[in-house]
Amino acid sequence: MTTASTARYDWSLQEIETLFDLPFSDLLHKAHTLHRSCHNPNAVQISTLLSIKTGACPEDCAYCPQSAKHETELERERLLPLDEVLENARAAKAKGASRFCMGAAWRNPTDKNLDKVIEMIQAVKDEGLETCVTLGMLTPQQAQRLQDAGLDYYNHNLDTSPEFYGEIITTRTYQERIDTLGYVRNAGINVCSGGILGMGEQRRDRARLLQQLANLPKHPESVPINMLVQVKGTPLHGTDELDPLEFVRTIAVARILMPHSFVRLSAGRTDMSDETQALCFFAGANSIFYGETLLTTPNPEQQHDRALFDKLGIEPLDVNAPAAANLSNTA
Ligand code: SAM
Ligand code: DTB
Ligand code: SF4
Repeated sequence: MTTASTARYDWSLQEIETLFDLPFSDLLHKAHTLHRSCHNPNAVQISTLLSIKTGACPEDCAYCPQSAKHETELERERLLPLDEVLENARAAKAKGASRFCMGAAWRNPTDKNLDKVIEMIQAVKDEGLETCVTLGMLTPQQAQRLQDAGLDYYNHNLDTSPEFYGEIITTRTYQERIDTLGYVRNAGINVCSGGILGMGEQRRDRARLLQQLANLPKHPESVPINMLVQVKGTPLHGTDELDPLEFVRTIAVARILMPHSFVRLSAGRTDMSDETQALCFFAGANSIFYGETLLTTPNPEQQHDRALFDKLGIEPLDVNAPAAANLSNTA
């Protein structure tokens, strides 16, 4: 059995495709067994998102409502003032979030913008929350400035396989994404990187995305797996929906390839049944976005999520507790 001590960084595509092809129960058993050996299966980490700068993005990501290249109904907003960000962070903490993630619709931040984001990071940290930002591409110097400011996580997704990528984004390369992840890692910031399913990609693309993530020099600490949120006006609106069981399989394979990472059941939960989400948690997902909006699109109502956690016996992960305390409930 793969155990905590045997995390690998040399997965072949064939090995990953073999996992995807397992009978569903065999795959879930394998993923869940490994999940229990590394994590408390009844504890889920909770992050809350805030869009600190919305819309008018120069990039052409085909899934994204914030691209200036697509005609969506989104209202653009300038960078939010610090007090509004803090108000949102306090509310998120009061509702049980342990991490506050701030997203900006930029190709990359200017150094002036970064000054403002750094003020936000410091203020949110002072509230006792972990911080995450997603601002687009960074230079090594910008990554270092974020590390100096005490940033806990940087989110930058690979989104899909290198082969399918060109169908989705033309304004930045796959290699540029990998470079940014390298700068974040070298600066000593925790890496949050994953992708989006349901964009019309094949199973091989899902396997290749996971292969890229799992064969990075170190596994991302956090791996968000998003189901495409289809937004009217984006080129991907109307794409055939992915079978939810294939989504669950992808979560299971991510868990097996990256046993210690937090695998986040990310965007797309609003259209997912409780049963699908329960299978995702069983397959190894142990993080969610909580709160009624993601960046610009809806997320489940908090009451619904609280009821789901109650039904499943899930507790929010206490990031301040010693690791052993979070593992105590694994009998
Ligand atoms: N502009 C920055 C960037 O792209 O790196 C940061 C913000 S961007 C909105 C963060 C991530 O959100 C994207 O990489 C993508 O994976 C995810 N995302 C955006 N629109 C989405 C959608 N409609 N459905 C699912 N995920 C989406
Ligand atoms: C991630 O992987 N998913 C989040 C977060 N990282 C920044 C964003 C989801 C965005 C969904 C579309 C929207 O709300 O605009
Ligand atoms: Fe811009 Fe990020 Fe949306 Fe791409 S995903 S259009 S970079 S906000």
